[in-house]
Formats: sequence, C-alpha cells, structure tokens
Amino acid sequence: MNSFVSSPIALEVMPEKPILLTRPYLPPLEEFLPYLAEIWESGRLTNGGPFHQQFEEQLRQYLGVPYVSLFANGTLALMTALQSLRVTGEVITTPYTFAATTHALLWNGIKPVFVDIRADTCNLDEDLVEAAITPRTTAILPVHCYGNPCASQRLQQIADTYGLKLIYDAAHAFGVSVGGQSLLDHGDLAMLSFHATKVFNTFEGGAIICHDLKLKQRIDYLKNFGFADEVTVVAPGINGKMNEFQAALGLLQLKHVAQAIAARLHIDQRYRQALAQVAGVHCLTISDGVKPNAGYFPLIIGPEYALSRDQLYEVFRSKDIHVRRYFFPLISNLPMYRGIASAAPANLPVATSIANRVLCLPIFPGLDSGTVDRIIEIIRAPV
Ligand code: T4K
Repeated sequence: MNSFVSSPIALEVMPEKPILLTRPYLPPLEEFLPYLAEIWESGRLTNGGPFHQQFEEQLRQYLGVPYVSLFANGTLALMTALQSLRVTGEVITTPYTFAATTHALLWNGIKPVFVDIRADTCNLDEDLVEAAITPRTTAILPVHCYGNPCASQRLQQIADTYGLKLIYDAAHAFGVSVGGQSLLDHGDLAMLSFHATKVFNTFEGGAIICHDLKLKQRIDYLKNFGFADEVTVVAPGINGKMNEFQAALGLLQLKHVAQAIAARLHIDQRYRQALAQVAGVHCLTISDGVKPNAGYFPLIIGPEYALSRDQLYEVFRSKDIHVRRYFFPLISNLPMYRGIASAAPANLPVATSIANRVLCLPIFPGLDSGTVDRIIEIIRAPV
C-alpha cells in the first residue's frame, strides 16, 4: 500500500480524528519485516552491528558529507558534539529553538549566551555575535531553524577570527543544501535529529557530521562510554549508541525520504500560494539556491490580521487541528535560563516578537489536499 494515500473507506467509517501537526512517515510495514527477521536471526541488537555500519555509510553517501556518527537521539548527539570538542565556558546561541539546544549546554556545565535572531530566517543574527564574545567564549551554537540556512560563511569568519568552535544544531536540516552543498557540511560539527516528528525518522535517532577521521573516532569512543577497545577507556563517555532496529529503519527510510520530502514541498507550495494574499499573514521566504525540506510551515501573524496568534491558535484547537507555537515560549524565558543577563527580553526583541506571533501549520506526507484547503480556509475566514 502506498503510505502517502489515506484510504477513503477508512475516512468514511472512522469518526473524524484530530489533525496533528505532523504524522511520522512510516514506510510500508511489509518492507520492514525482512530487516526485523534478520535482527531476530542474528541476535545482534546494538553496539555497532551490521545495520548500524550499513546505515552510517549509506547516510554519509546520501548526505554527501565526509563522516557520520549515528546516535540514539539528537540530544545525546549534541551533548557529545560539545564534549568531543572540549567546549567549556560560554557558548553563543539562539533563544529561538527547542529546549534541547541549550539543555545540551547546561548538561556540559556551559553557560549559554543568548543573541537575538533575524526576522527573515529566525536564525541567530550574525551581525550581533561579535558583540557577545567574551574571554570565556569558546564556541558558537547556531540552529538552522525550520531548516532555513544560517549565514554560515559569516559565522565561520567570526569563529576563525576569534578562535571559536562552530557547532550547528541542524536537527531540522536533513537534506537541505545551499548552492548544491549540504548544510551539514558547515562548521566544525553538525548535529541531526531523526525523531519521529522530523523529515527523516528512525523513531528516535540522531547523528553528528564531522570532517576529520580522528574527530569521528573520538566521537565514536564518547558515545560508547569512552571505550577504545575492550580494556582501554579514553574518556568518561556516555551511552549514545543507535541500536539495530533504528539503523535498519534508517536504511529503509533512506529509500523513501526523497518522495516524502517531495510530498511535503507540494503542501508547502500550496500553503504559500494560497496565503500570499492574506493580509497580516507572513510566510518565511526560501532564499535563492536553497533546496529546502519543508519540515515545518511557520506563519508569522502581523497586526493587520483579524486575530492575534493565540486567538487563531484557539480557533484551530476548537476544530481539533493541532497547530503548534514553535518556538514559544522562548528558551531564554524558562526558569533555568531567565537569570542569565543575555536572556533579558530587552536583549532579544526580534525573538520575543516572533515567539509571540508564530504558528506552525500541519505539514507531513499524507496530509490530504482537502484538509490543506480546510486549514487555508480557516486562516482566510477564521470563524
Ligand atoms: N534541536 C532542535 C532544534 C530540535 O527541534 C530538537 C527536537 C532537538 C534539538 C533534539 O532532537 P531529539 O533529541 O528530539 O532527536 C518535538 C520532538 O520531540 C522534538 O524532537 C523536536 N525537536 C521538537 C521540535 O518537537 P514536542 O514535545 O513538541 O512533540 P509532540 O510529542 O508534542 O509531537 C508533535 C506533533 O507530532 C503532535 O501533533 C503529535 C505528533 N506526533 C508525535 C510523535 C512523537 C505523532 O503523530 N507521532 C509521534 O510519535 O517535541
């Protein structure tokens, strides 16, 4: 059965279900069964088994990057990325992200220093980074928010000038390229998430992309308790390993991901065209040369619109359509961060404004055009 097509019979007999923000893409079950049979047969469940090795290599080729290290999830990948480069002190980052970005800093005993974002991309404003550097700064941690590319060249220049590491949270950026080059190729390291809600999923999962074999080796030791061999432990590592189930699913998902992204892009285009004429509703533009993945569809609600963002959110919820306010509240307003001087809302006016006006619409392969039309109609005439 083609997983992108929902059965009309099922729709007729089932009570209407909520429309979720996303529905994880799953390949046809029968295609996965032979992989499961192989795992059951071999008894090899984890610790760098055959599927892990194959997936790591095939993913590397698919993404066109030098080295990949697989992880159990994106958060562990990010925590390990920071450890692998021995990042300490202060790290400059964005407040407009998922909590995992800055939590990974706190778990490493690192202080986040928040810098405001740009309104056009929702990414760290590269022009404000230099002013936030102190003698304790060791790295910059930008996020390619919604898969929108950061100003990578400028950020690399700043990192090189001040001798800082540059680590990208690329959780949203699977398959995104600029001028034919993968976004994952930027910086010292880039971290990916394969969580259920992402463009590419292995239920849970993640990866670090790097450019040098020695560093990959260190990352691989760190994700396996620091073991270099049976008797040598080179660092206080963690258990970040991806298991064989996840890796087998990843191998299969690679065969489907281009089609899944194409389905997302189709919905993205439909929303963009239909909402272009609605006063007070702004879609983020995709810059020239960018190959996007349509992982999210954020709208920024302006004062010219009939309702506030939260009123529109409530209209959707009343109709059982689960739009989300990614990213609200700002990370910098959470109790564990708001005492930091750079977390003050006055320091973050753009992020504060966008967090109060953003609404992400449902987007996933299999979201039928009738529902997309219904969502558009609600925005056009929100009653
Ligand atoms: N950095 C960034 C920038 C990130 O966005 C994330 C994760 C990370 C780092 C960390 O990577 P991981 O450690 O997660 O690999 C979700 C995800 O849990 C999280 O992975 C993601 N970002 C974040 C943006 O979204 P929630 O708590 O908002 O998800 P939840 O459970 O409310 O689900 C969202 C929608 O998806 C709902 O409409 C229900 C639907 N859904 C969800 C799941 C889990 C399904 O239909 N099936 C499912 O299995 O965090």
